[in-house]
Amino acid sequence: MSPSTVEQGLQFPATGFDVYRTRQEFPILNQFVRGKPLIYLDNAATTQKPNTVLCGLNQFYGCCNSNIHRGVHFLSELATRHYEDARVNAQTFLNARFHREIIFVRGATEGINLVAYSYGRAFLKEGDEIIISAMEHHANIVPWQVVCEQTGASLRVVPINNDGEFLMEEYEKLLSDRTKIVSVVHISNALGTVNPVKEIIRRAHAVGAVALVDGAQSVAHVPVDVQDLDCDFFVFSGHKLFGPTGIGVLYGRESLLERMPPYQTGGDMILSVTFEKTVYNDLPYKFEAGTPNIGGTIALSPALDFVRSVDLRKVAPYEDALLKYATERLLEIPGLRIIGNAREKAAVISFVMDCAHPHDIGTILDSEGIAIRTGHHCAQPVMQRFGIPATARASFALYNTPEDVDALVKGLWKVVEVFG
Ligand code: C6P
Repeated sequence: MSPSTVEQGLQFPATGFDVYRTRQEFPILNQFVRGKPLIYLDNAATTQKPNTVLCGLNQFYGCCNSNIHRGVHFLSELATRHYEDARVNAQTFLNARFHREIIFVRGATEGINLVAYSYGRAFLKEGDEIIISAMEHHANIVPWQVVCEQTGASLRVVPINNDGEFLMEEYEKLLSDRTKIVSVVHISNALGTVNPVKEIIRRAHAVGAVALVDGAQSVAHVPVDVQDLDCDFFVFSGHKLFGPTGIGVLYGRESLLERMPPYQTGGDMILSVTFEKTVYNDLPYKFEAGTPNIGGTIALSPALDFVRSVDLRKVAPYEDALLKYATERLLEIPGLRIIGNAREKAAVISFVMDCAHPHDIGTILDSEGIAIRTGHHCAQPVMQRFGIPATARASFALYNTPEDVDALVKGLWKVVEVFG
């Protein structure tokens, strides 16, 4: 049997953040799965949606569904206004200088691909170097590999230490006047490491490189200010920020976006087309070819409003306490090892157990109504770095409670009972 929290004498500190009130905004969390109350700990894969986002989607399709930028009729004008309001909202959210620096994309993956193929193919040549880190998601590896094959540039990788931390001194050694692009993850999805991106960007700029930050895992946990970071590109996915799937944001510095060729071509990204010549549209439309995810974009706005209303600065101490509590409690389990112990860490815990493969851990937990992710988390080089095929990963959001952690620990004791 699992010893209870009280028996262990662990206290969960008061942080002033009302998690139980916040949970009420998320109807999905009130359901039972496999006959047990749902404990959702797969937030790094995707987050759940508050009522305002569900209403936003419903209202768009129920009241103002129409194509944008094209129609002269009422609904089209309404949809266009809401769509462009979402852009201004995203600009405010990231503190970008101009709304035309906000490009709507499908998600972080498409944002990185856009930069790799548009900027990379236009400006990289043989002998140039792109620097990434050893803790990147495949979305921040593969596009650069393809661009290297196409341009003759080469990829350099900053190693990480045994705690899963970015090695700044190794990065410094790799930087040179050959470095043209530095692309790093803000928070690692596989390890939880929070990278010192501001300093990484400063050093990239010192050698004349541009810097991209993969913010897929950071936007729901830390406030992001692209002007303060001074990044050239920043990407995130709406669905990891309590918004819909299929919509994300690429922030790009205006002076760079102006110089970059279109990524995709077709309707809406042009000013004029003849068979002899096409004139591209202005920013941001130059990068938004075809009918976009209008409903998803409009429903991203209430997600941004939600995050603003809870104030991530106030949520941070709570998530830190949850991470500390979960780490201490998980380490009670015999044979459990946490992969990723960075000093700066977000509420993501990757772990392995001596007695069971991660997939078996996931299956037992699922039978208890607990959702975690198992596998390589689209970060195979991280698994190779630690000499393991996979991990089990519990990733927390601002609606997770200490009771969720207790349920996870209880489920892990069941894994020990079955496989130990
Ligand atoms: N990580 C996870 O379970 P998309 O799929 O485009 O929304 O996000 C891609 C992506 C890029 N960078 C990082 C750091 C990520 O974590 C992800 C998505 C999910 O960890 C799905 S593999």
